[in-house]
Amino acid sequence: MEKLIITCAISGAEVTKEDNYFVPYTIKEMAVEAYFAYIAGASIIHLHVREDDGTPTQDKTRFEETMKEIKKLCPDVIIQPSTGGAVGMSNDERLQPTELSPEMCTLDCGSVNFGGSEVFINTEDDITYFAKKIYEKGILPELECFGKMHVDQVMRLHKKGIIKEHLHFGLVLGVPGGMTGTKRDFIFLKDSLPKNSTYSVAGIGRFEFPLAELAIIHGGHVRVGLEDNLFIEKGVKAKGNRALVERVVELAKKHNREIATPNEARKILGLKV
Ligand code: KMH
Ligand code: ZN
Repeated sequence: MEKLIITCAISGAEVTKEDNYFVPYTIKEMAVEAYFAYIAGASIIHLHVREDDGTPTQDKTRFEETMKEIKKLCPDVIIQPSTGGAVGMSNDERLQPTELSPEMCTLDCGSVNFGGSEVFINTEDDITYFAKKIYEKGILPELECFGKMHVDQVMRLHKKGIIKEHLHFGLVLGVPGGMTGTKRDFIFLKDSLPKNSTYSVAGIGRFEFPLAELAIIHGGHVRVGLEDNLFIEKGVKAKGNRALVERVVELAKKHNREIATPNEARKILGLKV
């Protein structure tokens, strides 16, 4: 089986230090969390940035400075900035990190309720606009899908030539308002993906580790991190992203799946080494 790519979503835009003290805000905290995730086995860092007080921002300069600090500590890691940002941001605001031409970024492939009154909006026109900007810069998008209808949306846009190969999906399961993270839903979703595509699974909250284990068993890849889950076990907060990545490495060992280095991840994803 292909080696396992571990992505670590170190911060996100929604969780706070009140939720878990180790959620990074400052550039230094981001770099340190990325480094510990990397030495534990993560080859991709999924990156949101914040102001020092924790306010989410998509500011290009903030991304540039944060990426520079991360690269100082882990020069070969793949950095995957978010173009999702935070609910309510404009498209051009969200797209700012693409101007830095990172190797990867996210491309959110449909709208989803985000609990309460929040809707994360990604219309077909939005996705088309994002895709054009992303491919223009030669960036590989991770196609974030919160349910089966988003996979269908990707395939319609792929048929029109708007979304291009290599298709690397990010299956985000367990968002309140999205598809659940049960085994049944995971199997259905991964079996719906086209041949020659790759996928990484992000289970939100309690779905994080059960889905990680299923992805390991079924040849998929895994995303973990404080953006998605704050706990190392029921009622016990994780002491940083490193602990979450280490748990995935343990699960991979249990199933004899080797961990990909960043360059091995690049080969799997068709990125330049
Ligand atoms: N923070 C969410 C609104 C992504 O990174 O592309 C969007 C998100 C998805 O986290
Ligand atoms: Zn994100």
